[in-house]
Amino acid sequence: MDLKKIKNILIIGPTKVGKSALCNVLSDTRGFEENESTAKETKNFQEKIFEHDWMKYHVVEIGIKSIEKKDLYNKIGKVINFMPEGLSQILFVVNERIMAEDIDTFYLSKDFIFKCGILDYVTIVKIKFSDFKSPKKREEDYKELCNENEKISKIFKSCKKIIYVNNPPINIITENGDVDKERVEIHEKIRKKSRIILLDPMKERNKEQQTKGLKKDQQWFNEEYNKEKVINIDGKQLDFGGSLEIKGFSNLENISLKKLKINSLKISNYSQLNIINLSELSKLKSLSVAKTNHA
Ligand SMILES: Nc1nc2c(ncn2[C@@H]2O[C@H](COP(=O)(O)OP(=O)(O)OP(=O)(O)O)[C@@H](O)[C@H]2O)c(=O)[nH]1
Ligand SMILES: [Mg+2]
Repeated sequence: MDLKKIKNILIIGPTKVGKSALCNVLSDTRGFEENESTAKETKNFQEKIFEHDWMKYHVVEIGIKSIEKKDLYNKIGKVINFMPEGLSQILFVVNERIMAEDIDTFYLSKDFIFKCGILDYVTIVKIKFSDFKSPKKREEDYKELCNENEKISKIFKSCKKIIYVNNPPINIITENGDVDKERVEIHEKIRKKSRIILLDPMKERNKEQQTKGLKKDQQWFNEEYNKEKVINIDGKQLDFGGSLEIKGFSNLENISLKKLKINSLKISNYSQLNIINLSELSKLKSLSVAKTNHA
């Protein structure tokens, strides 16, 4: 079993819209090459794995230089082939001007990915939105976009969520060729805020999925270990969605659990168990050990 499933995130959007900047914000790096308008566009793809709040993410930017169907399908197909864990989410990037071409790109990628049967989650990220912290401005913008044209309105309504952020450039050079430290610092702060806005909903979604997966994880644990004499888990990457129950493991003599992210642990109905070793269970709030059944 894959203990810490990686969350694959695809970043799709028109050329030069701001995909690399978004990837840098998400992964908190400068690893994705951000292009000025005169520079050449990103070919194929760029990627990065990063961790945030106990989760592991793999963010991939797909460079789309034309809206030619085959090109787009090939690229998305290739990327997906490298993701045995499946795709967790697509972020479709738009800026202040949504063109007919963008709409086509959106529909092409969405249709293709839906047909592959691997995803039900597309989020639109509207970047370069300096008022991103104002709910009123976001709402106004949303209404305006929906009223602008029927196709755009359909896209916006078909997506589960629209996220507004601003990821201003951090490679700013003054007229004398020096780095404009003051502006870079301000922009970095804005990017940090954007990062939270982007990652928080993912965290929520991960939690939802974990709750759903909780039963499965407990079941996996039971199947994997219920005949064992010795259980030794050092698993900061294991997640049982908060609680673990070890019940009726009749062969168990020695158990050692280290670095598990559980807040509740129940051990019961054992007959041989005489060594229990718990260490670095920093989230543990409730522990109960009973040779017979719990009340
Ligand atoms: N102010 C502002 N500038 C941005 C934002 N996002 C991107 N930019 C700038 O827009 C330019 C293009 O951004 P990129 O991230 O390189 O765009 P891209 O979509 O990756 O471009 P290609 O890979 O070439 O298709 C860069 O100069 C970025 O710094 C944003 O949210 N706000
Ligand atoms: Mg790019």
